[in-house]
Order: sequence, then C-alpha cells, then structure tokens
Amino acid sequence: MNVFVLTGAGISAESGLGVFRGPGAALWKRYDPMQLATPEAFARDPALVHDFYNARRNNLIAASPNAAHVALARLEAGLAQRGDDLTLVTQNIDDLHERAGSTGVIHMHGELLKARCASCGAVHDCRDDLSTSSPCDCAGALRPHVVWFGEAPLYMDEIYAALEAADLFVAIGTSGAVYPAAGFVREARAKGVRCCELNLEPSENAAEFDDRRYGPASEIVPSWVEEMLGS
Ligand code: BV8
Ligand code: ZN
Repeated sequence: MNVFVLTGAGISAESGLGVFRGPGAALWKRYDPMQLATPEAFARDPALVHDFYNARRNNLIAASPNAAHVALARLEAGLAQRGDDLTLVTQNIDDLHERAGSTGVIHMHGELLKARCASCGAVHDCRDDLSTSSPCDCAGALRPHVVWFGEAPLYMDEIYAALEAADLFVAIGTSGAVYPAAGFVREARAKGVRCCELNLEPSENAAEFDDRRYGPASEIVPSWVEEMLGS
C-alpha cells in the first residue's frame, strides 16, 4: 500500500508556528505573508523580507514538533515494517517533521533553515539571521531557500510520480487555497484513490474528500495513525 500525505501550516499550528489563513492566522500581526512571500517584495524591500523570515526562523528554532508530527513518523515506521510505503509531502518550510523522526520529507515550498545564493544557486544550511549583507562563498547575496508565490514549487516530478502510485491520499492541516498543492486531491480522485482530510475545520476543497475528520491535528492525527497501523 502506498500512502501519500500532504501537510500544511495547520499541522505546525500547535507547535506555535503561524498559519496563513483560518484560525490562528492572527499570529501574523506585523507581517502579511501574502504580501511578503513574493520575489517582488524581496526585490522591493529585501531587508523587510529578511526580517519576516528571520523572525520565523528564530520562532522555529525555539519550537518543538507536536503529537501530530510524531504520529506521522510512527506511521512511516509502521508502514515500512509491513512493506507499505509513506510519501510525506509538506507545504511547510519548517523542519518539525524531521525533528519528529520522519525521513525523506519532500519540502515542495522549500526550507526555512536553508539559504540559496542568487548568483551561483548554492544552497546552504542557515540557522542564523540573514541580511542583505549575507554573502555566499562566491560573494553572491543569499535569500531564503523558500518558494514564493509565482515561483515554481520544488520536486514536482517526484510528487506527481508518488501521486500516480498512491492508494490513499491524506491532506492534513491545509486550507486547500494554494496551488498546485491544492490540486493534488483532484489528481488522486481522478485515479479513483480514496481521499481523506484531517483539519481543524473544512478546507476550501473539503467536498473533494471521501473521509473528513475535524479537530486539532495533535488529537486527530495520532488517532488516525493508530487506526491505520491497527488495520
Ligand atoms: C506556482 C512558502 C507556477 C513561503 C508558500 C493555479 C495553478 C498554479 C498556480 C496558481 C493557480 N492559481 C493561483 C496560482 C498562484 C499561486 C497560488 O496558489 N495562489 C493562491 C493564493 C491562489 N501559487 C503559486 O504561486 C505557486 N507557484 O504555481 O508557480 C509555476 C509552475 C511552474 C513553473 C513556474 C511557475 C507557489 C506557491 C508557494 C508559495 N509559498 N510557502 C512561506 O512559507 O513563507 S505557500 C504558503 O501557503 C505556505 O507554504 C502555506 O503552508 C501554504 C498553503 O497554506 P496552508 O499550508 O494550507 O496553510 P493555511 O494557513 O492556508 O491554512 C492552515 C490550515 O490549517 C487551515 O485549513 C486551518 O483550518 C488548519 N489548521 C489550523 N490550526 C490547526 C489546523 N489543522 C489542524 N490542527 C490545527 N491545530
Ligand atoms: Zn553563490
């Protein structure tokens, strides 16, 4: 059995990381992610965009994975033990899945703890604040290694291959507002794959799901994983 899980900001909400929409979005008092997560914003005011990501990076470093992240790591190990497979694709740029023990996490929107050189394209680990004077070894300027609105998401070939092979599609903590991620459920449905939504409240594409469970991820994801591994 091949399980495809797509996670969004909601799975990290109870770890104290901001969500973009819906309950908890008020966390972004000082910054509007929709305005700042764009190449245009970075070109216009790189220092402000660096501040936005520096604040999130420091918040992430102080945060911890929650029971939902831990449950998905348990699911990966449990499925592998019985010869089944989990593909975990996340829209999130945090490393909480990895810190909870998940491996091979596909970060389609990039990673907050990495920086990319605008000149040579090199990707560096990054746990410190970035600024307009953060040079790469090649002396080029560094930007967050993050996919902004209008930029191409990463690993799309790998993602569509995993979608093609999936027997079960599960979306966790995502509003279904951002494409192409929001379209994955339609790809899965078109192949007759069973689709399940785990969220605090119905997402924009809730109607596309066969099975819908609502509640905080830290509660509904562990119970769903227990069911999956018990089955
Ligand atoms: C692209 C990184 C093309 C930055 C992000 C149709 C097709 C293709 C593109 C488009 C299209 N229509 C529009 C577009 C353009 C755009 C788009 O989708 N715009 C939207 C606003 C309409 N898409 C793009 O620009 C994408 N690029 O398509 O390029 C292309 C292709 C090839 C070649 C060249 C170009 C790129 C989008 C990526 C943008 N970057 N993140 C950063 O993080 O700063 S997206 C950003 O939104 C985050 O990654 C976030 O995760 C993501 C999606 O949001 P969600 O994860 O769903 O989170 P959200 O806050 O929305 O919702 C939270 C959910 O959690 C809610 O449902 C809530 O109920 C739930 N929740 C809250 N608390 C809990 C909870 N659930 C459980 N428990 C809780 N406790
Ligand atoms: Zn460089």
